[in-house]
Amino acid sequence: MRQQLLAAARAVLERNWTGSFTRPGPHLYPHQWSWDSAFVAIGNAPLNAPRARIELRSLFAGEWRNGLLPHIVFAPGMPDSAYFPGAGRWDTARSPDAPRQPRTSGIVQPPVHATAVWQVHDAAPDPGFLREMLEPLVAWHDYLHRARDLRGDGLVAIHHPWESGMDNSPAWDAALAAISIPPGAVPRYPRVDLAHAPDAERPSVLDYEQYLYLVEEFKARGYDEARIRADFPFAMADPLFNAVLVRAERDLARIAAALGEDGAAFEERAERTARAIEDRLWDEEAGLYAALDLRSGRLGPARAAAGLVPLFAGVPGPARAARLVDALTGDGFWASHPLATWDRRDPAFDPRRYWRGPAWANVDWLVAAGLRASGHPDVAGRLEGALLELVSKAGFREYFDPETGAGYGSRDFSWTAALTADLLSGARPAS
Ligand code: 2M8
Repeated sequence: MRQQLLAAARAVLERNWTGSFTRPGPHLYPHQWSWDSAFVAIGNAPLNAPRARIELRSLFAGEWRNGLLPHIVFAPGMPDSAYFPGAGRWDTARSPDAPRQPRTSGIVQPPVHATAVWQVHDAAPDPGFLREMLEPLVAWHDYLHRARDLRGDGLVAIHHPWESGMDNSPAWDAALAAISIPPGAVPRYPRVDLAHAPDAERPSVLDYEQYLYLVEEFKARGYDEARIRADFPFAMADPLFNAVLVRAERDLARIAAALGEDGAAFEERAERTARAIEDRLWDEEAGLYAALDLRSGRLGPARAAAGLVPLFAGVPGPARAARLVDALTGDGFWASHPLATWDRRDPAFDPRRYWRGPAWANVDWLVAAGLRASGHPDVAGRLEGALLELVSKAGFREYFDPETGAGYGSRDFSWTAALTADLLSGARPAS
């Protein structure tokens, strides 16, 4: 069974391979996405390391001069109508930092990349590749600390729900509701996504209106770091994004050390961000981390599975880790199939609508790796086993109903296949 599942996962990665990157899904997502590529590289590391290196190189070809690593690198030659918003709508030529080619979006996604680079090296050592990636990775992390650490305490902000990777999570509802959209501020647009997935499985009309309004706000500021820092209407410190950064800084320190360079500065930054997660994002009553609204100063509802991800970076001590284990094994997240991405007991939970409740393989994978690293290998093993069972029944779907196990969204989804392959090949992120 395991061999068959591994062969099927490899076949999905093969079908979505374009020659220079792996599409997240065959129809819905025709371009290169940032954290998707990092997960795919992790899955490919033991299977096809040369391909994993090409994937990461292709993504970093879109890096901006100021170190911003864009969330989408648009596939050359693909018509703008293939995905919305395409390169034309982003109009990143407004920034002197954006590359002219390849064309890109102007926002970021969770920084899983140093971890992916380290894992590719770990599976198939190649100091030349590490050397090549060091500078672009340092520039990327420097950008996050310089442009996104709004209070100078080590926590970095996202300025768009798409930057979280968990687009329509209820975690963003209150902050988005506080933004008023002036009439006519959002030029008309097509919902290309609805040609490929049912309405009930995708973000709502209002969500898209808000997403596209924020894109206009970036453009109005010319994608300028200082102007965005000063008054961007949406600024959230998300536990998943920050925890992934902590882990990435530590992996960057490992990369530096392997090249005979001093990585102490990266370790220090990791410590600072980890401390800020502990001090600012922990909700003692819920026993879970939550997102902090940096504009209002309010800690949001501790109801997201993203609040479990600090385990991935070894952020919590044993007492908090034990509370996270209680939270994740309880009714809120672990239904018939793990893990609901939003607490099932909360009225905002929707088992079908994208990031408002369904189970996603990358969240399960991050949490399982975190459980292993924090001394809970049994729970990690159960979680990984449950994910493999889900995928073997429902296929490599984009996301899953945590109650019925039904698969939703794109079929043949790359990161579901890649992370399944990672679990089956027995490779584990070095903690
Ligand atoms: C989803 O996001 C894009 C926008 O970036 C979309 O809805 O069109 C999210 O699930 C995100 O996490 C993911 O990286 C992307 C591609 O798989 O799709």
